Amino acid sequence: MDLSVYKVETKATWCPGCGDFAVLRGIQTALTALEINPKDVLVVSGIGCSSNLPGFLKSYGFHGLHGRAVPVATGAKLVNPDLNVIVAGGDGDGYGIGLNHWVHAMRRNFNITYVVMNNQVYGLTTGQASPTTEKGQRTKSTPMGVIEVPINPISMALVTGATFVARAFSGDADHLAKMIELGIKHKGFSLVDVLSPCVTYNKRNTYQWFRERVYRLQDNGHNPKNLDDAIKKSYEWDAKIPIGVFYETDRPTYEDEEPGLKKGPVVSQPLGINQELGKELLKEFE
Ligand SMILES: Cc1ncc(C[n+]2csc(CCOP(=O)(O)OP(=O)(O)O)c2C)c(N)n1
Ligand code: SF4
Repeated sequence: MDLSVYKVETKATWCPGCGDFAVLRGIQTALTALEINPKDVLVVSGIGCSSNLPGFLKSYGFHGLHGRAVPVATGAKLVNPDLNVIVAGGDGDGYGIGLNHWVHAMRRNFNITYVVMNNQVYGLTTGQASPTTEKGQRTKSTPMGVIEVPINPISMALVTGATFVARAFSGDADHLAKMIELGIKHKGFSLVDVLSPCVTYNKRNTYQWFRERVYRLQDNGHNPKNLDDAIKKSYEWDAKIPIGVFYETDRPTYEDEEPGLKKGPVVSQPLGINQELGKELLKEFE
């Protein structure tokens, strides 16, 4: 399958050099490598520069409310489990306003892929501190420096029950596409946290800053089946920053266990109550 099947005429409106271009390309590359037809893909987003992504990709898309992409995606997946559902958004959208939804989706293990363009600021609203901005960093909303410690999305995903946890970097495009491909292939909730520099508002966590620090976990013999090792690695930050698959495991998905889906996807089940179901329900009152 050729990459062009996922291209639209609309030009991405991101600033030249924004890390999100590589993520868009990575999603297109992963979907074509997996030979997935655009009609079988839904990309859901919230609000933010990164959340504009569904508009730049030829597939079904849903650009929803700030922080509410994950519940929309899980709803879509529940009624149509055959759909490949990807959530695309930013750290502010997902790890800030949408954090609660993200946590519950991980423990429930919906078979969706969450690609977070983590630029460690709120880009669209011109550079306020986000939940992943580093302590001490001066931003528009923290002119004296951030006084809070940032959240660690990789550790959070690991302890909350995500069954596939990976990190990628927009400056390593092939590896990024591979991480997204593995995430989509994985059955269960997959998080791909992408270090995706905001060239306009984050002058600290730049491409150069990451290039001096990132290394590939899999080149260092990391075993992604070992949760303890994954948690240990998730705390590595600053001097050395690991990218790659931290952890992958097998656990039944929410869709696998949902009684309402035993007879197949809701979208292909008959509407209303038929005679058979009616009788079944009445039996409860006998
Ligand atoms: C409920 C609500 N709160 C705040 C906003 C304003 N807002 C829009 S985008 C955004 C930040 C997006 O940041 P992030 O998710 O990190 O994405 P980025 O723009 O960096 O890609 C904010 C605060 C909003 N639209 N709705
Ligand atoms: S403001 Fe930052 S995140 Fe938004 S498009 Fe520009 S570089 Fe990208």
